[in-house]
Amino acid sequence: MTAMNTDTLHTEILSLVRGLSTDDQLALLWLIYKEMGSSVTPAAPGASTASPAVAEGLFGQVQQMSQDQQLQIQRDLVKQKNTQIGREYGALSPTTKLLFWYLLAQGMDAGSIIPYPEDYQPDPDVAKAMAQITKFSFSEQIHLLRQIVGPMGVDPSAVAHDINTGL
Ligand code: 45D
Repeated sequence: MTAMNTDTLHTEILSLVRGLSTDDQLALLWLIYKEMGSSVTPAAPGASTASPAVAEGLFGQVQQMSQDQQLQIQRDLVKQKNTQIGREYGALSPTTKLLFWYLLAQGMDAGSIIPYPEDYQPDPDVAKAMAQITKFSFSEQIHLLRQIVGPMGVDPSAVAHDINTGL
């Protein structure tokens, strides 16, 4: 490979990722979790900018919903739809957003969140993105993940009041 810095690589993968359909973005996140899951250990308390109580509070709301609603919420987050959960999510720090997705993935493993369908066939671009991402170091993967999940949901301070939904 020619000299290409991490940021350039990330820009390429980010545009690949953002070009994926909503469902394929969810599929990609799931595959990344499966790949790195065991190497993620929640950092020592106070050692990071994650707010576990906040992530757990939001996760708890989603966990109580039906499986259809759980999927809808996740699709809406990817689509940056202006919903109550989307705004709560948008107010989180990037690391807390990552923790929230991590909790969702663990919920999928534990059976409290709608599972990834065994027979789902993602677009080949998902495998293409995975092939790149698995070559990254752990910290590069986290950096990339923050960029993927950062813009999801809506920033409550940046989106105008919606008269129809009251949000
Ligand atoms: O029917 O500093 C489809 C912390 C198809 C600690 C579907 C950390 C149709 C502090 C859409 C596929 C741990 C936070 C269905 C750091 C269909 C700290 C469903 C690191 C049902 C650095 C698809 C955290 C679904 C890290 C439901 C690295 C897909 C966290 C759902 C990484 C996918 C988290 C989900 C990752 C994926 C989470 C929920 C990679 C989550 C991935």
